Amino acid sequence: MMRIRLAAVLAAAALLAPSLAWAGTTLDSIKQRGALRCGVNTGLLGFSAPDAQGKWHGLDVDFCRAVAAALLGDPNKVQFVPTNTQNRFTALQSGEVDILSRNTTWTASRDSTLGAVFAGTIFYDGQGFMVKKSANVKSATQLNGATICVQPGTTTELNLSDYFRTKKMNFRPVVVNELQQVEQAFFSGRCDVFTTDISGLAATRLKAPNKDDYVILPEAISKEPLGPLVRRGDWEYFTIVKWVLAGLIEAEEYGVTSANVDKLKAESKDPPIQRLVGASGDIGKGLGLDNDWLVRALKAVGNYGEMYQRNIGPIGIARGINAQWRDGGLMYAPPIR
Ligand SMILES: N[C@@H](CCC(=O)N[C@@H](CS)C(=O)NCC(=O)O)C(=O)O
Repeated sequence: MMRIRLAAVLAAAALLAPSLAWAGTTLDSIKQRGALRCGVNTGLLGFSAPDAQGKWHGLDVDFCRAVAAALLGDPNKVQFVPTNTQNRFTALQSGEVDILSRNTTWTASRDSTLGAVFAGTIFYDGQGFMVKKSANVKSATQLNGATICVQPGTTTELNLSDYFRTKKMNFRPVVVNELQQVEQAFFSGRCDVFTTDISGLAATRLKAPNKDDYVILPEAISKEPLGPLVRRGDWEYFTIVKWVLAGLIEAEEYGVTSANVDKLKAESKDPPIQRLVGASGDIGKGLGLDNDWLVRALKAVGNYGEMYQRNIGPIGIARGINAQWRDGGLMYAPPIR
């Protein structure tokens, strides 16, 4: 009897101990502050850009709102902090932001040497090239000798030199720190080519004096899985961020939307849907939240498909590889169960 009781106590301690060990300070400081500090872009249409009233819009912005809704019960409890390509990782490391949700590519070195860890992929992208239509260039293989605008501290810069070296071509880099200034440099003809993630090219093209004067070349020269990252060590917080992303993606798979989530919570007999909306199981509690965590996120920003349609739709990028896995895309969330 004694032995059984001891075993039970030890088992309970083993269950508790890891959760204490995994708890970081980020979660507490977010709760104390009553706001999530979210590092975003300085202004990239579709992902994170402020409107004339200073209200932020975009896929990356909405993701932070979803995390705030799940964690703090209110999607508006987010402070958006603009970051550029150079200062983004320092902003996360120094604690200025709790999450970087800003068209940032998940790579091995970033995931292992920055004191940060990626929570998943919110948008699968690739690096491309944009040129003036009048240059009559049809392929990236014709870019030998070109002057190319690029931002520092990016995967873009690295892929660019890899690509030209492999193709035995030369280029002259024009390295510009701020996105607005690169765009200016490109539109004013200081460089022949602008290179970045293809989504970024599409967003920039919309800002051109005449967008039809510019074309995006057909090549994608790299993989750019863009996703949110947080500091290492705060594993409970990391787990929440990771599962909010998975939950938004899985909600689309099962047709749970901002409009029908309440009705489905009350009526659905479908086990995966019941778990998503917290009508069965204790997924939210396991995350240290309540079982409405995902309902709040979905009501605030909709499922991944709704987020995509609202934010990426207007910049004219089809779902493509960002479609659900059942539709031939790469969006495949681990199951909420
Ligand atoms: N995904 C690439 C590139 C991301 C990137 O930062 N691109 C530029 C061009 S779209 C940007 O966001 N610039 C905004 C800024 O620096 O303010 C990376 O993570 O290195």
